[in-house]
Amino acid sequence: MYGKGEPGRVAEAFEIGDFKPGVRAKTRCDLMGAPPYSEAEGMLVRRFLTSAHDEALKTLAFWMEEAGMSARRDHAGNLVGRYEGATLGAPALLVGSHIDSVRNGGRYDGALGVMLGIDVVEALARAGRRLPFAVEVIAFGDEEGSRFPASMTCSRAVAGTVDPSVMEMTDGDGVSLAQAFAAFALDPTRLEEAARKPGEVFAFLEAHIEQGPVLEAEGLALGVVTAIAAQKRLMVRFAGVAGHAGTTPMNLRKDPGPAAAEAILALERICSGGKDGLVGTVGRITALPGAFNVIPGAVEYSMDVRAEVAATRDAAVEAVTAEIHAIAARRGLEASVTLMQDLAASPCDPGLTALLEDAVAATGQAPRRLPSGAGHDAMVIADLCPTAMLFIRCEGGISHNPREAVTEADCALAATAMLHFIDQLERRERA
Ligand code: HGY
Ligand code: MN
Ligand code: MN
Repeated sequence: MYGKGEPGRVAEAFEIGDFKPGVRAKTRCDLMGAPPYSEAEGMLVRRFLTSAHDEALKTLAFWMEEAGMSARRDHAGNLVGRYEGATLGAPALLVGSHIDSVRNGGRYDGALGVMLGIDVVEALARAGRRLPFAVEVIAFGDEEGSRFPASMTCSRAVAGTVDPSVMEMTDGDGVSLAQAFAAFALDPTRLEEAARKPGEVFAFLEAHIEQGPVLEAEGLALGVVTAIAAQKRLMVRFAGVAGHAGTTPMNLRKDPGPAAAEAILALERICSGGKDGLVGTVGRITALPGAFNVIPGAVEYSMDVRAEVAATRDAAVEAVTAEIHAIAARRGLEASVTLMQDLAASPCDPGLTALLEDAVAATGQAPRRLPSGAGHDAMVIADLCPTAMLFIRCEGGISHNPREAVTEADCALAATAMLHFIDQLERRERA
């Protein structure tokens, strides 16, 4: 049913009633693409600590318990399900991804990794299997940073690397993270208690859509991630003099608008044709005060710069920052570039990646290794334990877009590969 997989136990896991691991995971992602699991009708937007997030955690907790897990919310707003091993309290394989979304995002980015984790545990439970380790499924509350400026807050808390000053961050409505925690019945002073103790978790497996075109172009359903690109998030601000759009002659303006335009083109030029997968993106631009007939006093915009090699990323940031200041000097403006987040490149664990490659091969597909230009919780959890990432083909490589799409067959193959991976881990633990 799922590829030419080896006749091992995983085949049994799938012949349990009409339960098709992976297929159900996709269906559940589709269900969660609309209210109450989205903040808005007609699009998916599920930001950290909103009612849509709360509704998602309630339903996920029910599904986790139905699958044979105990479910709990941790002090960082994550949901963690635990399927005990043969001995109570055994170290856990952590499986999961994020449950938040970008605004008007796709239904599978993050959520599919959570739903696949639940399906895989239910396949184990229905087969009556107890492993030499526990399996925990986690739904990270904030990976996208779609509500607050910094992202990965929840996986940082689990990894024990979160800076408690994040509580001072405010969202677009001026609500601080601390206030959002309190409104979510979380104690902002206990964020760091979400950190897992050394040894509690021995490995992390994240299944995620590729969000790129490689697998589809090569006719492959699954890929094995070698490393996750380094990324920096920065805010740029050009400041000039607000003025009347009708009475101020062009040569007497201190207009930050055209300056920002020049600087954004400079980012495109610096990143185009760069090496190591260098990319630069301006996703949000704001002219202030933001009126038709007012020359803006300031223009602020976001910059997201990534590369598989941190030095390549940093050289690009340095070059564009120099151009920003040169543009400002030439135009008699003020300019600032503020670093909001710095995520180092994160190699996946070679040993786990080899096991995952064998697991993909056991589904009958030639394994394909590839880097990830997208950031993932795995790059942060790498500070806690070894990580492995499984990529799933997505149509046209489209993501962060409601047109994001996957097939049931690919999701079923992903669940199969994850179960094969668990079989490999079990064999390794019992060896
Ligand atoms: O931005 C990213 O790469 C991820 O989707 N959060
Ligand atoms: Mn995303
Ligand atoms: Mn994601």
